[in-house]
Amino acid sequence: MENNNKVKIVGSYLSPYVRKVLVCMELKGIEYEIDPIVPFYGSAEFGLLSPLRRIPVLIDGDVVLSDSTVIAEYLNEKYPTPNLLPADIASRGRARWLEEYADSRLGEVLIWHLYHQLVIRKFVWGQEPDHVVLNRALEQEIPDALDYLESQVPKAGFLFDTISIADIAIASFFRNAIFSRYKIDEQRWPKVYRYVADLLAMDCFVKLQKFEAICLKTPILEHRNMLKEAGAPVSEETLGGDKPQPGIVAV
Ligand SMILES: N[C@@H](CCC(=O)N[C@@H](CS)C(=O)NCC(=O)O)C(=O)O
Repeated sequence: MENNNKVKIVGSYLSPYVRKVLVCMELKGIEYEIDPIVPFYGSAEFGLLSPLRRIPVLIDGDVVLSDSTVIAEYLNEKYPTPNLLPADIASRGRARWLEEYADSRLGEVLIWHLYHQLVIRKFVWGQEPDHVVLNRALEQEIPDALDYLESQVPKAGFLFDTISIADIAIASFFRNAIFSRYKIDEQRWPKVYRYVADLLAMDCFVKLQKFEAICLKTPILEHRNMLKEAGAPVSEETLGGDKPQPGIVAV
């Protein structure tokens, strides 16, 4: 075990769920280390800490947690400033719903039906995209999600008075849409276009971009070394393996 007091996050810079947690830590000024393992590349030890074999995992001393929402709530309680949940109860409920909508529906369409088809299938499994899944996402599912978000997001600023976990979650998924070369149509969804662009231009997201770019262009097994060279806070030890294995949760 490593002997330092920093919070450790296990998971790749390319995962929207990991990004959600890293942005929370950037905003709160929490020092952390990252073990940037790609999903499906976890070792046997990783499987013991993350029973669903998913990233992110947080390790904070003896505390080991899975799931980005659980981790973000833990961090928000342990490091309460700035508070990433709105103060009043109704807004807090709505923030939690929109975070959940991002994690579940945007996760399904922007990650599994878009990014997974175009990026993961090729680079992890050496497979072509499933064009039926991809076309349904492009023609129906993503437009439906954008219609819903257009009815929710404001013309200016954040969803609530200050940035919340809902803003962070929604923007985190659209970053992967950019990796998949998807562009939000500004004419059709002007509010979402502005909202996502403004969030992704914040320092807490921009700081991560150079590490994301390295992961996008580097073979998976070289991520750690290349990231270290670029100054990422990479941990000494890793829970990564050298071969991918299929996930255990059906999507
Ligand atoms: N509900 C989880 C979802 C995490 C998740 O699906 N992570 C993906 C990476 S983006 C993963 O680990 N996939 C591997 C798998 O499904 O086996 C969270 O919020 O953390």
